Amino acid sequence: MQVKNAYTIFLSMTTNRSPVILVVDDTPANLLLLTQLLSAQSYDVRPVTQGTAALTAIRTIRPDLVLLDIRMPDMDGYEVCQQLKADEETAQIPVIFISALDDVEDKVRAFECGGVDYIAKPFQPLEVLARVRTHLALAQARKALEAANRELQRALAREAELARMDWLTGVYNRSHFYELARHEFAIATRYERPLTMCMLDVDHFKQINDRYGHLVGDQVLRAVAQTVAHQIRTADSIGRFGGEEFILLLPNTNLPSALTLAERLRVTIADLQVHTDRGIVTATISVGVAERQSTDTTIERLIDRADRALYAAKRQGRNCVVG
Ligand code: GH3
Ligand code: MG
Ligand code: MG
Ligand code: MG
Repeated sequence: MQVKNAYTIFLSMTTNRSPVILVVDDTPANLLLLTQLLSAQSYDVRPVTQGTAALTAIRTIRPDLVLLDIRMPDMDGYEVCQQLKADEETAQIPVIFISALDDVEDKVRAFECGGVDYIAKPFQPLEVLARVRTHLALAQARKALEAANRELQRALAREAELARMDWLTGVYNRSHFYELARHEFAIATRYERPLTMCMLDVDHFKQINDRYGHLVGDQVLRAVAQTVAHQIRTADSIGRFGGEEFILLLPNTNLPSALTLAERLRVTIADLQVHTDRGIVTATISVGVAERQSTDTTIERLIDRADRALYAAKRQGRNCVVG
C-alpha cells in the first residue's frame, strides 16, 4: 500500500511557505497595528477594510487564516463568516473574530457562525500571535490529514482493483469474474434481458510453450487477453477462467450478436503477431458461445453450455466459433 505517498504529501505540505493571513477591519488604526504585528512574524498579511471586499479576497487569495472584525459598515463580520463557511471551497479556512464587542452573546454568535476563536479588543499582541499560531497549526494538520486520507483511499481503491485482476494478463481473475457474472445473471433473469457467455481457449497452447518456452507463452497469453479486452464494449467483461482459457460476459447481447463478436475476435487473434525474443509468434483461439435460456437457473448452467460449445469447436478442428 502506498502509505509512503501519503506521508510525502504530509511533508510537502509542511514546507516553508509564509502563511497568508487576511486581516479585515474597517478602522485603519486597528488594521495598521495588526498588519505590523503579523508582518513582523513574517506572515504574508493582506489587509482589507470592508466585509464585501473581504469575501472577494477570500475567494481569490484563499488565505490560510482570516482575522475578522465584527462591526463594519457594509457587511458585518458574522455575515462574512457565514458566507465563507457556506462555500465548500472556503469553508475550511479558520476565522478568528477580533472585536470590541465583549458580551457573551456576541462571542457565542461568533462561534455559531463558524469562527474558531474570539479575541476581544483592545487586544494583547502576544495573545493575537499565540492564537494565530495555534489555529494555523491546527488548519495545517487538518489539511495534511485530509490529503493523507485522500491518498490512502486512492491506494485502497488501487489495491482493491489489483485484487480483482489476474496478475499475468491484466483481465479479471476468476473469482471476481464470477462475482460480476452472478450479478449480471441475476439482472438478466429478473428483467428477462439477453445475456451471453463466450468461452475462449488458445489452440495448441502447449505447443507454443514447448516450442518457445513458458515466458513467451506468458507473453502470448497477455497479448491474447489484452487484444480481446480492447475489442469488447465497456459493459462487457473478460476474465481469465484458468490456464489459457478466457471467459467473456456480454450483457444485453443475444446469440447472433455474440457470434458476430466471437468471429471478429477469432479473426483478430488469428491475425495477431506477438513480437517476442524468439521472433513473431502467432496463435489461434476456439470460442464456445451460449446465450442464457429461461431454463438456466444458475450461472454455472450457462457457463457449462459455453464450455460444451467450446469443446465442439475444438472437435471441429479449432480456430473456429461454435454457438
Ligand atoms: P487445445 O487446443 O486442445 O486447447 O490444446 P492446448 O495445448 O492449448 O491445451 P492443453 O490443455 O493441453 O494445454 C494447455 C497448456 O497451457 C498447458 C499449460 O502448461 C499451459 N498453461 C497454463 N497456464 C499457463 C500460464 O500461465 N503460462 C503459460 N506459459 N502456460 C500456461
Ligand atoms: Mg469595526
Ligand atoms: Mg488450449
Ligand atoms: Mg484449455
